[in-house]
Amino acid sequence: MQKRVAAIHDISCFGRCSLTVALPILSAAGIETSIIPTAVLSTHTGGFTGYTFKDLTEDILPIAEHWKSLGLTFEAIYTGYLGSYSQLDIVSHIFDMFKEKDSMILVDPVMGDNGRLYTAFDEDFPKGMVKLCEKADVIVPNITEAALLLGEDYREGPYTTEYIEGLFTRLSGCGAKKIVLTGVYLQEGQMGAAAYDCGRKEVSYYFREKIPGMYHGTGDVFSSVLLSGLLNDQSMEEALKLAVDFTTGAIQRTYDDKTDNRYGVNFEQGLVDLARIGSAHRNS
Ligand code: PXL
Repeated sequence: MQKRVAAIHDISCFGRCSLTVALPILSAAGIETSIIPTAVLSTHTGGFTGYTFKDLTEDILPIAEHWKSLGLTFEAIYTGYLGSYSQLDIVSHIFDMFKEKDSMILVDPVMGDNGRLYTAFDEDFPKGMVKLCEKADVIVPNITEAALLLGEDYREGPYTTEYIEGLFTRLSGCGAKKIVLTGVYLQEGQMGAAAYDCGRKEVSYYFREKIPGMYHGTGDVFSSVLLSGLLNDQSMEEALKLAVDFTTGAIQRTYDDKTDNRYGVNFEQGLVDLARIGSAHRNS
């Protein structure tokens, strides 16, 4: 049976992030993707000024209730950028409405990067995000978001395994079953991610060579590919590698093209390979 995901993120009309990334990636990986847009913005908020912002808080629950009345079920619920504090409670309620024994809740606690909270959020937002993470099977914070969830100061890399594994231990107190940290590097010139199974207390790392520069939307690309891998029956280690390799490929093409880094990354030209890998795994 084909798997179905409910993806709850904003639509940034320009700038390749959130739903304009999640939908094509999950679809290419062979997964049916239903969406609940949390807000519509003319662009994302990272580096652009003057963007429009249409809040869709009032539409979120009615969409979910309609789906429920149709008897729809989902193998995964995947959340990313949420438009306001009150959306956290609504999304938490949607988890309760659709959670099944075998379904997966993946929360990407999108809140900030490079040590800073995104401009659209106030200081209380991370506390609300902690509560949403409690209900997740998998959370995918970057190092900034991990520090915000824990109420700790942000630290610059390179990181030590002691620091990364300390973050995992402290984050496991949030209640999620698995944690994937992005933006992890143990030495200069390296970039990757680390995964932690809170039950087994097992850590795995995967790195590639760092490509110079800063790129928007890479967290959304990473989480969407990670979820694709997990839903296509990959192990966490395989999905971690798939997501790091796919994201690195997208960054490399963007770097080669010298594209404005606010425009997001060229993930589109990696989709054919992603579709092939997904199909091979499902049929194995
Ligand atoms: O990629 C994360 C993201 C998603 N949605 C919006 C954003 C950002 C990051 O800046 O502004 C609206």
